[in-house]
Amino acid sequence: MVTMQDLATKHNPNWCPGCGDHAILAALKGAIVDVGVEPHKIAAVSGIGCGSNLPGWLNTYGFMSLHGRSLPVATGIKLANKDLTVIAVGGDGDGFGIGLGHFIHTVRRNIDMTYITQDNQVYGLTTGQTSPTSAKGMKTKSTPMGVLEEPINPLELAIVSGATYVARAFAGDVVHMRKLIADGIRHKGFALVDVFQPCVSFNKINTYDFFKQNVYKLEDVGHDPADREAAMRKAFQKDKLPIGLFYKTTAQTYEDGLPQMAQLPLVKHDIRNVDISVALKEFM
Ligand SMILES: Cc1ncc(C[n+]2csc(CCOP(=O)(O)OP(=O)(O)O)c2C)c(N)n1
Ligand SMILES: [Mg+2]
Repeated sequence: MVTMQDLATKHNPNWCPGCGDHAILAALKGAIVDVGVEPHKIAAVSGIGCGSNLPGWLNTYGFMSLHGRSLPVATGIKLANKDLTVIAVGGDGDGFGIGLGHFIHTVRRNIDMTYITQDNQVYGLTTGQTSPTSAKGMKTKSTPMGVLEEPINPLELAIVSGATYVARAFAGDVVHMRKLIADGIRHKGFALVDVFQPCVSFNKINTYDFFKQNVYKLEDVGHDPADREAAMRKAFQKDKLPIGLFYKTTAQTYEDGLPQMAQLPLVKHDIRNVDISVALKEFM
């Protein structure tokens, strides 16, 4: 049995007091306990940003990659060892700015992993510039007269790109988030859990109070997560902000389409007696 203590490291997170990332870490640990995956069978991968420091405080395998590169690294890990439970995390800048191309391609490949986005609508680590999910008109350090562009909506993008599990959580409701992450880990395929994660230092607009006044749970209004069009309509909603499971379906994962991994993960193949002379002759 896995406990919360098993997942703790010797060090405490250095996120600001009140940062939504504390809640995300707690929900993720709780989800791992609920699913019962042993720590040595998990790889947590991140990019760069405040939220991306998370693997440092989770006692599993961890890899902090480059800004925007969590998903290709996570993909490589999953393809090398498909027996691992792979969890990618990162901020809105990381995933939907510099890493946006990777996001769409990882979604459409349906690699079996869970991607938790710490969506605080700003670049937190670099002290509060606008991010791709900042609302139009929002004034930040880098947009003193207000953001001119429409924001990216990660849920819409995920659904049209072919995602098989699309959810949104709020860092002010850890129990709800924990269930969405646990179900994302159980889901076979790519699972997105986009989390409204208030940045208490640099975003004075999307605060805990703002979200408390604007979010509602999809399960309270009878939403059917099997209905892709209904999921899209809910993702489009702007006057109020739905949280919960938007969409879920089943589809073949990328790795299950690879015959060379059908019997054993690549890392477990015995390559000591492989004769590569044929390939060398053909390609060299
Ligand atoms: C290639 C590259 N470009 C820019 C940066 C600088 N940088 C570090 S973190 C970051 C943005 C962080 O914002 P986000 O991903 O939303 O994470 P948060 O800090 O808000 O959790 C930027 C632009 C970098 N480290 N590497
Ligand atoms: Mg951010």
